Amino acid sequence: MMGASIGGTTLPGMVNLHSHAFQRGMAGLAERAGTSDDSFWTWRDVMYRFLDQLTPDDVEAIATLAYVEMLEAGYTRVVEFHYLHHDVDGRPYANVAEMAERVAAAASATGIGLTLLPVFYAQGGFGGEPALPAQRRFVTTLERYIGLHEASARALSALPGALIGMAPHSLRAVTPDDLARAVTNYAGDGPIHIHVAEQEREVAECRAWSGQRPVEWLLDTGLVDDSWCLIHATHVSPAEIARIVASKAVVGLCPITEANLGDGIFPAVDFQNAGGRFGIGTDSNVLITLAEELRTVEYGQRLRDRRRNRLAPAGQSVGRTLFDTTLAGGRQAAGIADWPDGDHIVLGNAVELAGRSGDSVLDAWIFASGRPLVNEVWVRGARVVDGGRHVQRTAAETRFATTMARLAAMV
Ligand code: NGQ
Ligand code: ZN
Repeated sequence: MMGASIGGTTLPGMVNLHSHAFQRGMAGLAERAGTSDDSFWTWRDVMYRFLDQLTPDDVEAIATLAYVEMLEAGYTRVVEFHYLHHDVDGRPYANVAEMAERVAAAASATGIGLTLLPVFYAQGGFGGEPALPAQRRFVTTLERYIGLHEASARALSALPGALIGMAPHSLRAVTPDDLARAVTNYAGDGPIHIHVAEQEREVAECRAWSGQRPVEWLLDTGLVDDSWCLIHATHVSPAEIARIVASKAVVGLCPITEANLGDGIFPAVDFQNAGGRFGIGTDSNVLITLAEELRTVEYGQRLRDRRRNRLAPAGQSVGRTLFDTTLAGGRQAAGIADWPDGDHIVLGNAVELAGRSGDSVLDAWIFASGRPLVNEVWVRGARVVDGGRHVQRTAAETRFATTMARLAAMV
């Protein structure tokens, strides 16, 4: 769907298939070099220190601004990979779905469509390694997780268009038995997402534990089908690529975060040529911009290959191909493949788009503008972004700023 409308070009709203909303509050706070070799793992330490302090009010405030920014960027649905479940002392809140309710409140206040994935996290590392104290706010047993999942589903019952799914955090974080039991017995029809093969260290640890690479191990369980989304899947062999394609699962790329964390470059060209499905997510939310997220997928491939126009068939627009591909992948991963895509965005009449028509509008938006060009965003028939600004932005900013004045000093 793309048409000229008064004021610009109309496109379906994009799906953000992977977000940890609370991490928006630490954006830019982990960019200072440490004394040792900084890596994904030292970033994770900073992230754990940050989440240590967060109250339910903080999470709601941060998620609300993050969702305002997502809508302004052109995302009309977010798949929230939600794992901050417990109180600061590691005990469940009196209302076990307290934090899930805060995420739902942020979605409700902003209008963004929500697919909530309560996360199952049971151990600190492969082979039953005990959880770190810093992981106490999310580590739980399968039995307690099931209770949390049910309570989270109830917390969504009044939210229009909301869906529930399931997310075993990673192969590191669950036992093989619990993984199989959780998804076989409790996931229902909802989407199932998992972080996998993001970091080379994770690949090495998985091989030491099982003799297999992470994606290989996961596919050998026989559990993976088109309801699954493999988040990152950065480090995959040609054989693993072929098997992901055959499973019809979506790969969830998060290019800005993957660049920020130094994950590596997913073999998107080979995967796409083999018929693979992928979508995009903002993950750590260090920067929320749809155009740049899409551009970064393509630029990673160009930088590696030293070639141009990698992710489109001959003669086709890269911007158009990226947009359509990630929309279809995102909708599948969010559990809304069969829903009508009535939610839409309208690009403004910016000078960057002057004289462009058809697919070249998309190419100009994605590759040739550094400004947000989304002028209007409509969800469930309501205009929530007007003139590029979310109708609740002022209130969301005020609340976020109050929260951050306290939190930023503590990181
Ligand atoms: C997360 N983020 O759950 O927020 C993870 C870091 C982990 C990314 N993997 C924690 N990008 O993987 O252990
Ligand atoms: Zn993630």
